Amino acid sequence: MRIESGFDRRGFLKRALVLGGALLLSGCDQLSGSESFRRLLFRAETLTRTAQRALLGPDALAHEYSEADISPDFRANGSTDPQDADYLALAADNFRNWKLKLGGLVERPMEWSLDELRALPSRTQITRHDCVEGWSCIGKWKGVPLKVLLDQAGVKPGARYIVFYCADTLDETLTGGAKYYESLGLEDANHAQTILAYEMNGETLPVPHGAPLRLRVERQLGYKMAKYVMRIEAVADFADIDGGQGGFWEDRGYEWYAGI
Ligand SMILES: Nc1nc2c(c(=O)[nH]1)N[C@H]1C(S)=C(S)[C@@H](COP(=O)(O)O)O[C@H]1N2
Ligand SMILES: [Mo]
Repeated sequence: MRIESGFDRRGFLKRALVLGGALLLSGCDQLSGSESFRRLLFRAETLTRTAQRALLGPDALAHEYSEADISPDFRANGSTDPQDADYLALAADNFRNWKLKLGGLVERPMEWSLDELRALPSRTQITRHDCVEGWSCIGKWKGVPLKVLLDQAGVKPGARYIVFYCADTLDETLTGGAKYYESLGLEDANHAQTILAYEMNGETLPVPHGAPLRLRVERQLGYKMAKYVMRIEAVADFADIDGGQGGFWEDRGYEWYAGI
């Protein structure tokens, strides 16, 4: 993403992303590239959409697209081929021995195999993924609403956040070997479009996009959408987890609430 120095990159991106459905994106587009896109940013629509979101509150749905809008080539980003030994062992037999664990501040700690997750109620949605780096892609996701899992386990009253622990370690030189993790507040965790997806564009979720299970939280930026999810925990506070900021990139300076 190329923006002249002095330009507020984060502010620009935020304004860019609130445009939502105003742009017809056929592939994975570079949002910041074109002059016409920049002009669009300052149209009244931007304000309307921001205001709408504020008025509609926490249950408002992110825009959903049609089959025709699906990006022919959905970009994969961050970890795309984890080499962690535990992950490779699970991937070797198609995640037959993988189980999603849900614990922490819940009445009943739970575990589900992939088949058990597939047997639960599901939701399918075609949505736009916006990466903080300035690209977007539209994809179709099918998975189990996180709320279904949280309700089965029974979140205790003291819990305020849901934390997702992933299998992958990002580039050691950059990160000192930390594994990816993320967290959501309860409102976003229980949102209708917050799902743990096991299918993408009608097929089993592929490894580059987070197999066997990845989070979709459609009103926030891409880095919130943990891929390679192994374990979920309900917590009162994330101050004691890794860098204490609630996520891998949050520990490295990104905002915890990445609303769009
Ligand atoms: N476990 C894990 N989850 C992750 C990442 C990652 O590196 N590891 N990258 C994040 C970022 S920055 C983005 S934009 C999306 C990319 O999802 P995709 O590969 O399906 O495009 O995953 C997010 N979730
Ligand atoms: Mo991203």
